Amino acid sequence: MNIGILCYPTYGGSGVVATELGKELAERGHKVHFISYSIPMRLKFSENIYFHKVQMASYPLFDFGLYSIALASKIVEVAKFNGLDLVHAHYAIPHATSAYLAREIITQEHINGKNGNGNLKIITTLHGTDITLVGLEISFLPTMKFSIEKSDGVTAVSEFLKVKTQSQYNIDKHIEVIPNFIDLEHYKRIDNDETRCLKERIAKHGEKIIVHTSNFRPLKRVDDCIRIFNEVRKKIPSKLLLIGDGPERSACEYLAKDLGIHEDIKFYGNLESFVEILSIADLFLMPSQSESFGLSALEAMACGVPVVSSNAGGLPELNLHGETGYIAEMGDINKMSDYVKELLENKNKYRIFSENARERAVTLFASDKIVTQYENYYEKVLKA
Ligand code: GMT
Repeated sequence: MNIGILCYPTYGGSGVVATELGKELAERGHKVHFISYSIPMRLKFSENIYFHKVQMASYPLFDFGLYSIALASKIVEVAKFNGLDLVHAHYAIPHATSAYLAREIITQEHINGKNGNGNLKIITTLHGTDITLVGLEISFLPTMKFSIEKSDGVTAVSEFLKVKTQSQYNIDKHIEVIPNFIDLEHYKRIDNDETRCLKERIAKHGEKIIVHTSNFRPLKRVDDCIRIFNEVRKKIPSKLLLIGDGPERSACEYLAKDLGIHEDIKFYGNLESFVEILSIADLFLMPSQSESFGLSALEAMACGVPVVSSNAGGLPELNLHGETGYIAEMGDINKMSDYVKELLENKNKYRIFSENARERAVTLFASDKIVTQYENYYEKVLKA
């Protein structure tokens, strides 16, 4: 197949999923054309992978960038020159809308006899805040509903997101649930001199290591991680490692200072790969207010790290309470810190949870299985 992938190129779950999917599809022999405003963070070039940069025209009249239009024009160009069979839009805003516009243009050109694929299909994958937060803004809602309804196929990364989309947008269209996936060869616990050395440097006295990674947006509630850690370290010598960056980072650094625990917290900022850190982690925290799937929790689970999370959105579909970790009501810092302490103090239970976490990643979220689900779904949409 000739596949166009639209995604955000920056750190963030939807861009990561889109890039990893494209890489896997290319390895399976499909031609994959990434279309975005810059090269996706995790994209490595190989045979069958192409990148097309969306060029933005500027003009004094345009107070705001017209990315959606520039993207639509680029899709038309890429589709025509490369014979795309389908365009896969990751994160509905504005990708699904630009794809719709491009398909209309290409279909019209085809009718007018200017060749082109008169049957270009659009598949939109809903990731989370495109539905639960931003998409609900009055300035986006009608366009989002329209673009989702006009897609030839729609997938959601969790059952929660599927139901939420159908109810909030009053859509009765079929939505296929295809969960996120993980490369189990890359995400696995590494036990070598390097990681042992790292552990010794970070936890000199054998302290427990708690990890959180996110884009530090308010809905990630990174301050809850700090408050949970504050309770845990009163009883268990431990360190908190925070990976990522975003609008709440400064406030979190101030909070750590105010609580007098900043010496035990490391703010790493954005790291491209942190399997080494997950390999020395004892526990992963995800106290989010909203989370359609929780890809970074899956990355931790694949490394055998149990998760203590909130009950937001699709998290209970990923993290099984009492098996791969624990789940508490969003904002319940006491309960979450009790769960962390319980796990870190009970060696036997910890070992079972750690094995369950890896096992769940292997059985349900292996990239092989999920990429095949996408391939089958593409074929179904192309045949319809
Ligand atoms: O919130 C983020 O981390 C970014 C956001 C995105 O779309 O870039 O993530 C969403 O998509 C991820 C990949 O499907 C999911 O794992 C995240 O749960 C989801 N975030 C939210 O729902 C808040």
